Amino acid sequence: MTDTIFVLNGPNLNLLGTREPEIYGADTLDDIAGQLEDRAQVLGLEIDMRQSNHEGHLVDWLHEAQARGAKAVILNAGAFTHTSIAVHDAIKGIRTPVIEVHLSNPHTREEFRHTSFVGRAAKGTIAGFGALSYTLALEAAARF
Ligand code: CA2
Repeated sequence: MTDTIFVLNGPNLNLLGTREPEIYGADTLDDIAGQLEDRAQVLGLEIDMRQSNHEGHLVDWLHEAQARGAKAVILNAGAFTHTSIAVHDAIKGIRTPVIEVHLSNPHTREEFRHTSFVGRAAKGTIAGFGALSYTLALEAAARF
């Protein structure tokens, strides 16, 4: 059976490619999904990519990743990264390894982005490489 990687995206990431390209790049979330699909095919993996603006969906999907036996989760929790104890607890509550990703590097931005509740629970973090952050996370997940 082919291993599946869940790729979960949080609030406002559906707007990618429409505004602030200097921060987040010009790629849309669909473009990133295509890049991941291409790389996943080479690596012999399946991608299950989702986006929601609702915190509880991310919590439910983290639980689902474990229930379905996903190999890993790549998680860009958007602004919930900096606020959500519920997402932190969901990551802690599953055994599936979670890789935190960000397009931008939050540490070079506003002070309120310097805390990551996701990063405190995740196996590791890749940030600051634009859309490539996702592909780098997939490369790491493939080696688990
Ligand atoms: O750099 C990242 O990937 C972030 O997770 C993106 C979040 C931000 O709150 C985090 O601090 C860092 C924001 C995603 C919003 O994306 C937009 C894209 C285009 C237009 C408006 C928002």
